[in-house]
Amino acid sequence: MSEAVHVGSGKVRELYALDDHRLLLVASDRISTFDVVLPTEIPDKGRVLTGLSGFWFARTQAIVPNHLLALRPDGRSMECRRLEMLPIECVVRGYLSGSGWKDYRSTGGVCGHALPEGLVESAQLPEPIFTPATKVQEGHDENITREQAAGLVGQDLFDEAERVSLALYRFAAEYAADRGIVIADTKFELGLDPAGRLTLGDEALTPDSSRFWPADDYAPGGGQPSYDKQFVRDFCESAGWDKEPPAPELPAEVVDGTRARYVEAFERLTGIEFDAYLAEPGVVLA
Ligand code: PZK
Repeated sequence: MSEAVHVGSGKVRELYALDDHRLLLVASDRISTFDVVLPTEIPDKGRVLTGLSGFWFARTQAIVPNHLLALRPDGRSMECRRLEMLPIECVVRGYLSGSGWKDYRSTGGVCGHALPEGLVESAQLPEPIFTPATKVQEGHDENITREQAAGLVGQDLFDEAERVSLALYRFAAEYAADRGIVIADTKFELGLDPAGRLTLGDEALTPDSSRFWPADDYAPGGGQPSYDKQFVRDFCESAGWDKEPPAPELPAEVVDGTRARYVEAFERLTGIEFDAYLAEPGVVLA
């Protein structure tokens, strides 16, 4: 008889230990915006994120091995190999947004990468850049320099993490661009397996770990709409919410529209009907 022991919570996910070597990562239907978890869930959001992670894990094994052992029949739970996680977030940016844009405006660069002058908000960068961050328990991860990151993990692991992160981002961004989705940036969590091999963990290349923008609406020179959360943000703004908890309940039309966007992202990227995933989650791994 085995019992899953709860070992951690994220804002919208839960982590359980299955045994000494395996974890269960469960994606809930909770959604956050402006750093606050909303009181209203988006049905199937956790299944969309889990299915997308599984899809990318299956297609990037040749770039780097990953922690996925199995998708559970519920579609929202991944059995994973337990890793020794690196103490850095491996962020890759292909476009200038969020903290990257803020850093560029104040310093002309991002995390020690010199960048051309005159870039506008949301501009595509000449090349994707690796911009590591430290993990912060509560609150925002903080960008660190390449030297600081190398100090935390060692130069060889840093070089390997950078190489693997850039290769993953390039692969996914090109794949998504062909399907109408800009992956502006993304965050990977890497770890070492028991044999010391660098391994991709966590969820990967989902709209919660990345900025997804609709390619049709892409217009550099300002902020871009979010592929998945724009209805939620627009509603929260129009409701006059001050962005301090508690957040407002979402009306049914915002929930339905947002669910449809998640499902659309899943179907565009995977080419698989979401109903087929619900019936048999393993279809994303084929
Ligand atoms: C691990 N997190 C993040 C925290 C969550 C997720 N394969 C792994 N081995 C060891 N540790 C982790 C993983 C993974 N993935 C992931 N923290 C540790 C996290 C809280 C809730 F759902």
